[in-house]
Amino acid sequence: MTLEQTLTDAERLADLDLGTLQQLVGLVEHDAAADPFPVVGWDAVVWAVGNATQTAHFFTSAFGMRLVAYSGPETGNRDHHSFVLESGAVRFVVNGGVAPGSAVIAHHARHGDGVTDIALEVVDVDRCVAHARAQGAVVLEEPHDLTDEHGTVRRAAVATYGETRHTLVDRSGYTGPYLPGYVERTSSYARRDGAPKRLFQALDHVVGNVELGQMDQWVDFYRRVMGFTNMAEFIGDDIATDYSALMSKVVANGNHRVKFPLNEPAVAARKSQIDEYLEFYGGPGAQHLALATNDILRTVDALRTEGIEFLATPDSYYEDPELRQRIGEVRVPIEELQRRGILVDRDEDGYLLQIFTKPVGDRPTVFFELIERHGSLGFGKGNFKALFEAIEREQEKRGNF
Ligand code: TYF
Ligand code: FE
Repeated sequence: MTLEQTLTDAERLADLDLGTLQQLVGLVEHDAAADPFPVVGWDAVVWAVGNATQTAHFFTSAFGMRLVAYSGPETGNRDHHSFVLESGAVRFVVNGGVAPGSAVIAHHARHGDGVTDIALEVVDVDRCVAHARAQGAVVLEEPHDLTDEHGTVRRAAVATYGETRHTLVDRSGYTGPYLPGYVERTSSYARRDGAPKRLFQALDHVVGNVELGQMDQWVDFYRRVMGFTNMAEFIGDDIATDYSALMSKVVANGNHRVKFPLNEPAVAARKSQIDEYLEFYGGPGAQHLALATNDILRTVDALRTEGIEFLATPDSYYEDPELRQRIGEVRVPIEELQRRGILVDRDEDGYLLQIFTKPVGDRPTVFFELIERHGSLGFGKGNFKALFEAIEREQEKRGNF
């Protein structure tokens, strides 16, 4: 296998190689030489939350992430707290306002806990920004250097849906724990004996919810601006009104390291789950983050022990003889999946196991998916019906229909 692109900084630090990543997130062969906007991979997912001190603790204690860096009043940042957490190659940056006038506080007031920035590692920040601008992207931050004793990081930022941004990062000249201005920091939280350490290894995809009628514009944005291409999986209006009340298309970079499904609400008899998101988030934003694991049973058991709640899958899903026919042999008995509510889907390339948490904040907005891929490059198309019914049961409990 000659996967053309190199590893991101975070992947290297996590001791992941391209073969392991290919299994985890479904990479495909791609020659990046002709890419107009060559993306190496994910750099970080940046959150604005109401209480970063406690959210960082939650990601450490419940999600098994490791605190690696910090910036805040003690380090000269009087505006907000910022905690950098890692699990494998997944890097979260959790920001919470300190100064009453902080933009983080204003963001949180508008949106609740949410993702402000899906940062991408790129080879050449200036070239990417020039291409993005030529394609009509809004440049929020011009390319600039950040420097400290560990070296230099070059960054810029472009706008995407809602108030979300993509910071573009070249950290090839940098050896510090995250960015200039951050100090190395570990958590004093001591895991219980026997608690598993790394519950997920990589980020598989980040889904965006956009307004009615805007999905195709955003698909086109990623095509023009980043040179992404459409993946086969989509939810069209043929099935939208039957059970999902949403439409969805997926774009990905050349080797599929970065995948962005984009949802818009469909007009249906009931209020779409996407409308519920848009109403409570206050506009478009990141809906779910799919975390790749190579042992979803262990991950789900560990997360449940820590109090994470998952969507329930009815027994009828597993008892359907058509399911057993459709999925064939998988690595664990179906009873093990049923006990945990894990969904399974198979396509021409292989199969995948997946499960979804309930929203993790106070608003019915952002949630997580855990995914274990075995060859499948899809998103669980065969599970959409069962999944959307489960989401809608929760929506009904909240009274939003
Ligand atoms: O990312 C995906 O496409 C799957 C399915 O609102 C999905 O995880 C799609 C839309 C949605 C929730 C899950
Ligand atoms: Fe997903």
